[in-house]
Amino acid sequence: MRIPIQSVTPDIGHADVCGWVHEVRDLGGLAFFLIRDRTGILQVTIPKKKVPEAVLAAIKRVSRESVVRVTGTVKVMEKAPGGRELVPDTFEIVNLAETPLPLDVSEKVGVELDTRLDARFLDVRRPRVAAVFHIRSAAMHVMNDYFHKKGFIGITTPKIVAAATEGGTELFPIAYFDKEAFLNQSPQLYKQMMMAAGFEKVYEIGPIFRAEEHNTTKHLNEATSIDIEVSYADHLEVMRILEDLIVKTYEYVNATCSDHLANIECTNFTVPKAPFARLPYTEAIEIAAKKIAEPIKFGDDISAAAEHVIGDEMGAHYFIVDWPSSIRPYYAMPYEDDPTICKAFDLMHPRMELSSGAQRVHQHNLLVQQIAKKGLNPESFEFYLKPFRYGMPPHAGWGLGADRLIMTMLGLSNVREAVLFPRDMHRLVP
Ligand code: AMO
Repeated sequence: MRIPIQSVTPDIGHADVCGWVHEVRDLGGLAFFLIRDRTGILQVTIPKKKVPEAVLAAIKRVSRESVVRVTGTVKVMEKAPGGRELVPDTFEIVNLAETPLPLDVSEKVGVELDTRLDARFLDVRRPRVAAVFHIRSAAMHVMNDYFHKKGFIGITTPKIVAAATEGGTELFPIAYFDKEAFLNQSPQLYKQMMMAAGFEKVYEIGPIFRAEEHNTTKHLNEATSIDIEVSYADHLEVMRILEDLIVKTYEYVNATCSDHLANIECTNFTVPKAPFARLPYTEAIEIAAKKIAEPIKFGDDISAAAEHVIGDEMGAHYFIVDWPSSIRPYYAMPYEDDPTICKAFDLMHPRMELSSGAQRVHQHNLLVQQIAKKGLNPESFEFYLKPFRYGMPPHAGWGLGADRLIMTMLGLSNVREAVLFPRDMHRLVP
């Protein structure tokens, strides 16, 4: 019976393994094959005079990255990976790989990210690359677990929608029978509607679509968002949930993924400490003004350059709070005593924004006013506005970019490295 390579130990006597041909070295009378599966690497040593003819025929024909099944005797071999080797009595080529390979899986040759993404199935065979996705899976697991333990209800909202959530310019129109339709930018309106439906605490982990023409290392056109919405909570309460979730996710990855972290050579992995600093928007732009030629005026967005200056000064995760109402969406609650600022926040990693959130406007009339003030037509939001007329509790929430979370956690230089099959302006396949 086939066993995983990590279970092949010198004391088991005989083993049956399947995997890819990772490396081949032929020294004449002796040949060495490294066989790799998801769990590790095994050296197969072939003394040519001592193994069956069929084994010799197979090793002559086999190419790198072919799938093979090998059975044989396990022996102690100090110099081999894992301190053991296998001397085969059978060597079956299960599926022969074509040559040349589109990508060198054994990582001897540096490869451009584009080439890697074109042959992602091969790229991800590399333990160092696979490690990113093992860690992403662990992070997603612990976040789901966190929400369930805290009594959140997991929801799934439509990705084909009739209206913009976050603003009109970043929408992908799609052909939907005879109607105008779009890919959803955020579950925002639906998670809020679920507050009127009485669910009180909801979360969703799912795709969001942004038609922004940004060709940067941190923008995707299809991203994964982790969203929550909580009734009877204000912005301060959901910020505490957010920082707690971030810390718990780092702690879990730290405790359960040490091998994968070592594989990525992630040297700057540190579990952040809560509470994160709360930096008012006006102070953030003052910090930026010290180092940036063109100062940011109240009501301007914080540019990427300013984000870096502020991030360097803060040096750890932090929140930017008390944003000008003019640059936040209509659903953000203005302060009662100064409506020029609102109860919105961004969670920042020193390198970039990770999450946005706010206490929401729950009063129907105020919401209609705010939609109109943004130059939008309240009539096209009727499906969203209706629940606000029939008993909408006060509520707050946020959306956290999963891809950026993994990118910043692992110190990856491009968000595409944290996504299996990224979608950007130039990439629609694979
Ligand atoms: P926002 O538009 O700020 O807020 O998005 C929330 C978070 O999602 C991630 N994100 C992206 N990641 C990669 N590429 C993109 N193009 C991209 N766009 C967004 C970011 C960002 O911080 N409805 C609100 C959230 C809320 O208030 O609950 C929203 O969507 O990490």
